[in-house]
Amino acid sequence: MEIFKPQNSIINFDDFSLTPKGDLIKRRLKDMSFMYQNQEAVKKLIDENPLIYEFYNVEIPEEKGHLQHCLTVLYPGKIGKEYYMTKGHFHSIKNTAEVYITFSGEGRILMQNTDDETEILKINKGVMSYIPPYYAHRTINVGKEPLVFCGVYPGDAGHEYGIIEKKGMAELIVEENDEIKIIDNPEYKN
Ligand code: S6P
Ligand code: ZN
Repeated sequence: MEIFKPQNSIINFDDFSLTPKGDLIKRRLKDMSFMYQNQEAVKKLIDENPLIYEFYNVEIPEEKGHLQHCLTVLYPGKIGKEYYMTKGHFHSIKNTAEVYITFSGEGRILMQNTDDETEILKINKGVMSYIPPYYAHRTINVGKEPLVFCGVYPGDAGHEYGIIEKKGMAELIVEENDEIKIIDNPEYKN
């Protein structure tokens, strides 16, 4: 393992930016339009191409022994009745876990294991969440403020997006009659 010096990353709690920025990834509607169920609603918003979320990855070697850590800012909004969400992924090394610590907003972590079993955790400021090995995870902002959380996971875990891109997730989190509802995904391909 290469020699690596201790370092700080500073979260600005006014605008939830990170310094140094590291690798900042922004995902707009066009980057994940196929993941929303209501394609009519997607069409209406696609030219505007809203920013759904951004995440700052602190630059750490992708090696066993290190810990990756990142800050995600998931904005409030909906596509049809589906709340803004992250793409969701398994870790490439599936038996690697992750811890999320939430700083602001109100959300859900939707998890699905390799047997297609779903688990959902509620998150808001001050909640520290454990995502066990073998669970794909997607975050959903069900509130009116940005949902901001930090994730910490093994250096060599990697990200596998293809399975969720192809299959989707078995459950959707939507707003119906001003309520947050969990519904079966009618298009889920298991
Ligand atoms: C990384 C961790 C998060 C997500 C981020 C964006 O393992 O779970 O930092 O990368 O929230 O989500 P996604 O699904 O686009 O990577
Ligand atoms: Zn992850």
